[in-house]
Amino acid sequence: ADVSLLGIPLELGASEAGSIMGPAALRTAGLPALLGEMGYRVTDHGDLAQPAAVEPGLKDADAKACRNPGLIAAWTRLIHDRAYEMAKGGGVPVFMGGDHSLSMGTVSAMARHCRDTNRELFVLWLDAHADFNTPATTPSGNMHGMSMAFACGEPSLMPLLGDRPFVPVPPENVHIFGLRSIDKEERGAVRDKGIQVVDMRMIDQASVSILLQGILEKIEGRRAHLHVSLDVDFLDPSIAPAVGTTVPGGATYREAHLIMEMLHDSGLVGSLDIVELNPFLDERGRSARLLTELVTSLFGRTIIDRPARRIRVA
Ligand code: DIR
Ligand code: MN
Ligand code: MN
Ligand code: MN
Repeated sequence: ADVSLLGIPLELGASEAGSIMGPAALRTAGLPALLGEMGYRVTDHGDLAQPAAVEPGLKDADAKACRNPGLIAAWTRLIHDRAYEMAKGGGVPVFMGGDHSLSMGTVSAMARHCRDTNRELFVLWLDAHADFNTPATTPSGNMHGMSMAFACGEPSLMPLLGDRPFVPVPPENVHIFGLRSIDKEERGAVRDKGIQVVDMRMIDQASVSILLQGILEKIEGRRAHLHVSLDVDFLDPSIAPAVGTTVPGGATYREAHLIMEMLHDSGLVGSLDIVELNPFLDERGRSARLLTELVTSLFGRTIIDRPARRIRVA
């Protein structure tokens, strides 16, 4: 099996600088080497180069509400083009960010690839946040808080993709998992669009195992591609401090590994984003190392071989 790595050193979508160093930290923590040792054929495509110039993007009023809209437009097109080529090349693309605005490029590319190959795209958004703001609702202006709205076809954000064909993700195929911070107007949009949400309260009461299994059972047996977008702030800040937008009460170490293990057993994962890692805020590399370990779990590392077993849900 093949894994294609791409570094996306982007931090213009976030308020705090540092996630530009994310891809380097993941390489330093050994991600390419570990996947290679597990028997995967790993191609590291290096880091995307910074776009040369601002590109015309949003309408004036929308652009005024956002930070760096012209550069985010240039990045989105660059990322989309590259991610689309990687998907066509076969294997599993792993996008090493970079802030979460990069997912505008990766998810739109996977949606386009799925249309080409007659597959349904599902998105698992592991995040403390919904990232469903728009230029009209954003309290911060940070475009990493808008990437899910873009992927679902928010009209005001469409100019970001330029002349590339845009294929929206159906909101009912989007599963936000781990939610515990949402802005007022964002909450209304998530509800109105019919986005599927598992918040931390549900995880406390029903366990990640039962809740994730429900999602996977919905997808299984279809011609599907599951794109996983892992925001570092999904994890509890005590185990992953290296993110600019920590929110207390996140996933534990074991919850996070179990999710990765179950995703591996499902055989459904077609692509992965690792986003918002800010090594400048890390403690001796522990967040980068944890993310690297989680990715190896997603690719099938186990303590001991065992047949994949499912717990029955009533
Ligand atoms: C907030 C924070 N909802 C915003 N979003 C973050 O700025 O739109 N997403 N941090 O990861
Ligand atoms: Mn494919
Ligand atoms: Mn996010
Ligand atoms: Mn987040």
